[in-house]
Amino acid sequence: MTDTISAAVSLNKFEKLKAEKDGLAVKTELEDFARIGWEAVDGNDRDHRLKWLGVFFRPVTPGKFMMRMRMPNGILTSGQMRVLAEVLQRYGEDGYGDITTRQNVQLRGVRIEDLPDIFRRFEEAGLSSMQTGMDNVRNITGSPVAGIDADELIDTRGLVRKVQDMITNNGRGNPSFTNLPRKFNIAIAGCRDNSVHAEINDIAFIPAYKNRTLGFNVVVGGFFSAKRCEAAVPLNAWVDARDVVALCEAILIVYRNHGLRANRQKSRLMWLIDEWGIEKFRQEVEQEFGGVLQTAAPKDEFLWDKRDHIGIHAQKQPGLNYVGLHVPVGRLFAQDMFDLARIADVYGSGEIRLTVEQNVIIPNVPDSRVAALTREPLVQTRFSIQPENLARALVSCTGAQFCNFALIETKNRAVALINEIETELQCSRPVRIHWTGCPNSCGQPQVADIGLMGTKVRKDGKTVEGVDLYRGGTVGKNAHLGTCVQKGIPCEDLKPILQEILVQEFGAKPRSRLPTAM
Ligand code: SRM
Ligand code: SF4
Repeated sequence: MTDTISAAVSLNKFEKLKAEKDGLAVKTELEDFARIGWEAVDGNDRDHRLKWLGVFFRPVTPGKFMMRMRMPNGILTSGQMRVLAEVLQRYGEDGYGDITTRQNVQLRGVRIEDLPDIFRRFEEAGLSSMQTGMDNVRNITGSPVAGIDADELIDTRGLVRKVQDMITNNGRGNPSFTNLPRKFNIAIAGCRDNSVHAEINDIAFIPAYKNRTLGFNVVVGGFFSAKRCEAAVPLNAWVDARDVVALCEAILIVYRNHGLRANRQKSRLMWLIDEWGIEKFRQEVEQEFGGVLQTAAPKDEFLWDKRDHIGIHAQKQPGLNYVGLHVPVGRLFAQDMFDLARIADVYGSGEIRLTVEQNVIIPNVPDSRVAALTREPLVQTRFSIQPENLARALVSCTGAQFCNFALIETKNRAVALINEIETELQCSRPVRIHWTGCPNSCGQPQVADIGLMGTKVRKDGKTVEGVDLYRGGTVGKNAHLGTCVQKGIPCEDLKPILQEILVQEFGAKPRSRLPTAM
């Protein structure tokens, strides 16, 4: 493999770094790093290779690292949530947990001297942060209500787990897939509402019937980057669930061995598909797969609008419910995490789920326990089951508080602005507003009704924080990427612009003119 890679490219900085030493190698050096402290660790190990273990040096908060977990299908147990909370608890005000746009959790404030202990605790708890940064496969997403949705087609939980285990060698780290040309995203949908945003993944599996057998149509190459954003294209392949792991492996091997590596802006899977054409790409995948792929089923089963899963919903298991809690822009404090773990144990089955909208679901709540759950102080005061319609669909990336790519502050600003607008306007339906701090698009403004991408703007002779406005993103069936319609709006001028869009296009009404309740 290495021969194929090095022969094919003139090495850029990151290819050189990987060729010198595999990212996973730092796993055996953690005790040493912990002993010498973050300032003494080799710069490449600290700033880059540690990301192979899910440990991110943050130039914005030097010495306080971020840890990105794996949450296959967005599912964790109350015990695992407690372990994450206990890790954060040591860091006091520095310790946050963020639910990410890939159904995952990131921890903040982590000190390098604690890493050996943290990894020991993760292993005991069955948690993994392996291969979550740099040129690795990110958290694999699936329907957040897999196995409990009355209308689901395929329960994706086991499949997502198997794909993750294949890629990470059961969480221990797998050198076969630690030197991809670039990051890689996989989603497996088993639902009718495209809850995973299939179209923005490098590989996505979409439920489809072929000859009355339920399996998946496969789309490939979806991605966002600062320079280019593309929706995934059909591979013209249908697979049985039993072949999902093998097909992921085959595609990853083709990408690893042949993906473009010279220019990191042109290294995502779609660039290889462009260069080869989808037919050749498919043939190469078949060769690795070791058999002929069936052609795609004529239609898929994404038939519904996207659901947000907030509120109380009957499960397919009679007498049980899942309760979706709204977590404003996904931000959790250690105490919230302890509370969620307790709530999951007391009212549910000890399971907690996460959504790509950065919210939480407590599944398996018996009918008789739902009312008590909704009276919990956490639900009453922080994580509502009936949020206002604008706050309800608000998503935000990390932004300038912790991310050095950020051009603007996002999370706190997003919440403050939406709360302010919501005191003046009432919207009768959710409007998906996504904030992202820079063109990397982690907050996915292209899938939003209203997308806001951070930028710098000149105003009154000064450089100020601003946004480019995206519109037209649709989700669910016939999902379609939105595009930039207005550039360079200073953040301080954004409120009236948003209000006008909300009134004109989403039917929002000024609260002062709403009839008062009698
Ligand atoms: Fe992202 C880089 C945060 C989802 C596209 N992303 C980063 C880094 C690691 C940059 C850095 O080192 O500071 C950010 C870490 C900031 C921090 O401290 O939190 C970061 N990305 C995030 C998260 C946490 C945003 C969030 O608040 O939810 C999401 C973590 C997901 C996870 O659990 O793994 C996150 N990032 C995404 C998505 C959305 C998705 O996957 O659906 C995208 C667009 C989809 C895609 O990748 O095709 C995305 N992130 C990027 C890119 C652009 C990739 C490219 O091909 O150019 C970068 C920059 C890079 O990789 O060079 C990036
Ligand atoms: Fe950071 Fe930019 Fe991603 Fe936001 S979009 S998390 S600012 S890299």
